[in-house]
Amino acid sequence: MKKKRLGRGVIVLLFTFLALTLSACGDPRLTTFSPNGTNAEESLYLIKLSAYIMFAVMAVVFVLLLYVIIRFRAKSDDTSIPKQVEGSTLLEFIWTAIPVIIIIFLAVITINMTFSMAQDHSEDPDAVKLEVIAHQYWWEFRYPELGIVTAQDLYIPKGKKIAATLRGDDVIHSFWVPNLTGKIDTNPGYNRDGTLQNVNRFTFDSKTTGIFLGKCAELCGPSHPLMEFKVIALEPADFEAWVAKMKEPVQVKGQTAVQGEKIFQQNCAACHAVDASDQAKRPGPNLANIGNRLTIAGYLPAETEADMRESLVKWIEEPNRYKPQNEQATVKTVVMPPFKDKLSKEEMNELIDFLLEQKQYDPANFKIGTEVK
Ligand code: HEC
Ligand SMILES: [Cu+2]
Repeated sequence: MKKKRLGRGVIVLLFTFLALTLSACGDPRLTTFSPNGTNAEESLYLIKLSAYIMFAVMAVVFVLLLYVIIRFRAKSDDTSIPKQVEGSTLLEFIWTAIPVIIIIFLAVITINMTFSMAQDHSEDPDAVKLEVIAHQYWWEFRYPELGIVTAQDLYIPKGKKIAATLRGDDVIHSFWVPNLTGKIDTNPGYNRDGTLQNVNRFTFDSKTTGIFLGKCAELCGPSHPLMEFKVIALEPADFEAWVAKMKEPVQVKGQTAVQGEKIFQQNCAACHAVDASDQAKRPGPNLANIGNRLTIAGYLPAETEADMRESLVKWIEEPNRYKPQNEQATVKTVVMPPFKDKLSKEEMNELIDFLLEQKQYDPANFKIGTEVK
């Protein structure tokens, strides 16, 4: 009696532990279970289809198992050896054929959908062309047909195909926006003739407007988990407005900001542009619209102006503290230097006033992960 109760207690404990740990799993902003794009819908369909088939197989197996356990259990007075069965061609045929049929069925559907996700829309005049370049530990987005370069926040029009080519600048990264599309690797490397090697292509879309969280999904160094980005899906007309606004240079107004611009030119402009039409291959992210970024450096809070200011100061003073780099030399050679001892408090404030004036387009009061009507 005592033994039994203990056993049950252990099981209850185990399940409580599992329920508690698993309930902490899963960020609602990073889930494949609420798809907003075609690719994500297809992935969820495949997940559900294979899960349902698995449950059906399990149900059949468990029913048969229970039936056999009960129907053929040994009676206490029966010591005889049961009838020995060695091989049954019919049974073996059935339990080989059924899984083969299931696997062929799943394979046909999976391969079909995988190829549909890999469709190349680079020649489609209706598709928005996008170049994704992944760096340790940030994302660069170039729109070759629109002449715009951005970083970290990726703006797209709702309902349109986004024809993307993807590559890595240093090591392999992986582009992943769970609400919109499955993962795709961004590979580095050049051919002997200097052309890019292993560039991946794929197409995705968002069926709704909203802000979706993206992640690097390939371990790429110590700051890999901080390599986040956002996709901001706007109504097509708003996207047009974004394009036009991003191309307009910002007129710096405040007196301190004008001072800050000089500091920026001296210390930062070699690596960063503040103009979204800057096509130069600079080592740092394009800082156009930085005053409206949803986060700083991909993850530091920027919800209010005070948050934004605090995050910018922290980042500019000690970038290495907020995104640790590899200690050994890697392919990546350019990292942002700390400015803690290089700029006075006053200079830092002026610099930040300048950065905060870089506001080309405000994605309004969007919240990450919410659908915006
Ligand atoms: C040697 C090149 C270099 C210099 C000089 C440099 N940066 Fe950076 N900066 C980078 C790189 C590289 C990153 C991306 C780091 C990452 O996210 O891993 C970055 C990131 C940033 C970010 C975050 C961008 C985002 O999209 O959220 C800000 C803001 C920034 N730098 C501001 C500055 C300012 C201001 C200065 C001058 C005081 C400066 N940087 C000087 C290379 C540089
Ligand atoms: Cu990465």
